[in-house]
Amino acid sequence: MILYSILFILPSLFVFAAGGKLPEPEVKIEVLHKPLMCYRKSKYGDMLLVHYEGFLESNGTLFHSSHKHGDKKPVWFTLGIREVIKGWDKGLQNMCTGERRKLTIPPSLAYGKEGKGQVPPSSTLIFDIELMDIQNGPRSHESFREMDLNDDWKLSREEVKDYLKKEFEKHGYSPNDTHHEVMVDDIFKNEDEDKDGFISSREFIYQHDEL
Ligand SMILES: *[C@@H]1O[C@H](CO)[C@@H](O)[C@H](O)[C@H]1NC(C)=O
Ligand SMILES: *[C@@H]1O[C@H](CO)[C@@H](O)[C@H](O)[C@H]1NC(C)=O
Ligand SMILES: [Ca+2]
Ligand SMILES: [Ca+2]
Repeated sequence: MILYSILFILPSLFVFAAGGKLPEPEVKIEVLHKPLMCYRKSKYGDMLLVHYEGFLESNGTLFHSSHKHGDKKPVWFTLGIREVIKGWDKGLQNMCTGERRKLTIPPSLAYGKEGKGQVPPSSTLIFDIELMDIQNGPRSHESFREMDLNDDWKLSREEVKDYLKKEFEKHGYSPNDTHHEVMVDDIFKNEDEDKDGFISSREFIYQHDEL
């Protein structure tokens, strides 16, 4: 169930109202450090490992630091699926491992009118973020290719079921055909947007919305 939720439930939580949108405010991106060698650049669907510090723009208060708070470790998240604030999804694309950026993020791309925790309502935030590592995410092109057994650039029910079985086994659960069948139904209900019976790479990688 864990894998199932990571892969398929997250995106379905983010349903965007179509049309009639005001232009969105932008994230201001400043590159503080760029490594000489750039082996790979971050893209939507990648998992990123970052160290970061977040400040309130209003008075410079540090509200969170991955260096100082919690377990003092950098954190992993998946880029482009709204796992993090919109400002991060927008501001951390095309970034090299080892690169450091300063992001200035308006409230509408952060915690909005409500605020959250130590972030007061309607706060513009400043982040100092260092990208430590990039891995293929569950929504990556590479994962898609791995699931697409017959290389036709779309996932059939059988391919998805096959993948679920393998993942269950990998994580020490015994496969259960009835259960997988139910999961596949659910997955296709959410992911197969055009209802053609296949999950296309576009449907899978999930780049619709404002990006
Ligand atoms: C900065 O602003 C926050 C939120 O308004 C407030 O809680 C905090 O006390 C302020 N810090 C300083 C040093 O003024
Ligand atoms: C298989 O899954 C179905 C549906 O989720 C469940 O009712 C059944 O008990 C499971 N069987 C086994 C052997 O775990
Ligand atoms: Ca296929
Ligand atoms: Ca489809």
